[in-house]
Amino acid sequence: MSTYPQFTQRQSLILDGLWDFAWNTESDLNELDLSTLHFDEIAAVPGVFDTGVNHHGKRGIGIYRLRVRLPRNSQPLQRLEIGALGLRGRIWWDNRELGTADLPYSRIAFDIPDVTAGDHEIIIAVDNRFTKDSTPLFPAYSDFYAYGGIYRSVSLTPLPALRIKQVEVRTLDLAKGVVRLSIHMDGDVPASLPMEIAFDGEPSEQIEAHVKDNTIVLEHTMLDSRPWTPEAPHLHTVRISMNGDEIIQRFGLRTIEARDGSILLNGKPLRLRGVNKHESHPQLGPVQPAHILLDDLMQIKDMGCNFIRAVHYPHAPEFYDLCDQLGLLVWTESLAWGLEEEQLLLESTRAHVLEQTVQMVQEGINHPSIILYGFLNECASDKESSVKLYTDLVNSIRAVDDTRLISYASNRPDNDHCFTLVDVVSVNLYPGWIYPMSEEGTSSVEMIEPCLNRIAALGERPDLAGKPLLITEIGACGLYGCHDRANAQWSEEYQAAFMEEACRVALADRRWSGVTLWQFYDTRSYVDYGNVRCKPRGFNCAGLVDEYRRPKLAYDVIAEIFKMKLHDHGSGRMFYGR
Ligand code: ADA
Repeated sequence: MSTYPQFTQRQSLILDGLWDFAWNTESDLNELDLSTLHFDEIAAVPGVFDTGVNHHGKRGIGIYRLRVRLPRNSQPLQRLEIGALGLRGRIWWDNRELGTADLPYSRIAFDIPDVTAGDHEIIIAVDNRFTKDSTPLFPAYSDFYAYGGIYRSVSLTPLPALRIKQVEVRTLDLAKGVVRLSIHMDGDVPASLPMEIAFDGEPSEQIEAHVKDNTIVLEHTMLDSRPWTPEAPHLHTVRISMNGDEIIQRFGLRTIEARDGSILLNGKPLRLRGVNKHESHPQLGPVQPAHILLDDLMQIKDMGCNFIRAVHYPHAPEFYDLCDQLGLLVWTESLAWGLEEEQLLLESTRAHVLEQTVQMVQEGINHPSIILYGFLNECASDKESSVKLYTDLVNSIRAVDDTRLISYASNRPDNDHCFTLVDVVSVNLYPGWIYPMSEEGTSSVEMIEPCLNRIAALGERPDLAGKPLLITEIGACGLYGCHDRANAQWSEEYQAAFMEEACRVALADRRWSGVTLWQFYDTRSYVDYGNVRCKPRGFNCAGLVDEYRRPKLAYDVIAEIFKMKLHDHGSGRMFYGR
């Protein structure tokens, strides 16, 4: 569960724990008949059914059932919220279907009216089978395992008749600490209403707020206007109370912009030193207990990183909360991996990616850690026919939040048609490892510098002038425990040498705003589709640590580079030194 926002007057029932479970492989999800099911198993929520003994690696429908009893005087309007599930689902309350969940890794909420005290039954059916139309963003060949189950917490929350939906806090003037609050209301919203506002635990102020289009807009100058930075991630809170509802929202004061080829945080250029991070664990799949999440982020900080690209879907809310607290800068992105032209043109792809991206942006709005919004990883950005979707995504993001930077990771920089649409030009590069392949007599490590130099020339294109360049992926695999004195590919030595050279070259060249290594830990991948020969053990083994977070050789090598100070001796090149 996320730390913020807190709705202090709403007593949520957290429904996590052990649910009844039934398994079905015969039915189509849309035709599932609840009356024929036998709930003869038990399943954990959150949890995935395809890492456990009964259905390991299986595809089908897992049906979860829970009975809840609501006390007398409970509110008639209740919100059932599922943090995320995958790949898709149908949800019932007392045998009445509430709706479907079509976006893996996104929050789903249903407001249920006229709920009475007493016994109720919740059923969540989750299908992890791939179908082109229903799971267009998650094809079977995606290089991360498509787990089946309920990935995040489930809760039931009573809603007041007049309620706060969300508070957006935007920095208007960083130096003076001026913020704008947009308080979005829901339910029986009057034209004006009395409310109380308090910042950072200061005494509260009473106001009569005027509501326009269900929103109240206010400006405020903070007493303490310390900005949020990775070095000093200073956070503030605002508490807004009204009759029947109260929200406490956390936020940070900071600005982010792209100018003259640099990414500027609070007006100062950033050099991003980062890793790509999935949500994955051999037993838990995408479920992220706070313990694992915190340990992961502490390890990432220990390596000297200031940046995480959260791939390839929206991550759990706790992740962004923690990054706010720990001072880690974040690229958040919606689901899609390597979709080619034909898939991008499907109406279902378009609808799903737009919906998930907009939801991700709305939910990310108060996190100072989020500096970049991304989408469509390594998709067909080299096709003229894709320009419309990329344009629509950029416009939809800007309509909700025009204060962050927008980008996407391209693996076709030589012929990309969409770079002009976004704020930051981002590229995934695997010289000699995936693409471009090494030429005869050249090792992959030797290919890194010429490849990065060639791609950095993108910055000289007049139509891309002033746009920062970012390496969103670079790396190579190393099998944990595999050693070779000749640095054979797949050995830890090879991987360490590759990653060291990539960081050395990227950080020494000011044309790059940063480098994001692929990837933080080894992650379960497809096991029987596509090119399985590059997925030993069914894993993507490019992690700096393995799937149990045990450091490989590259870990210390990178930590040393990432922790070094970079000096500019006026030459435009950067040099390492302590
Ligand atoms: C791509 C992709 C990553 C991963 C990587 C690899 O760049 O974006 O998700 O699959 O390749 O290791 O092959």
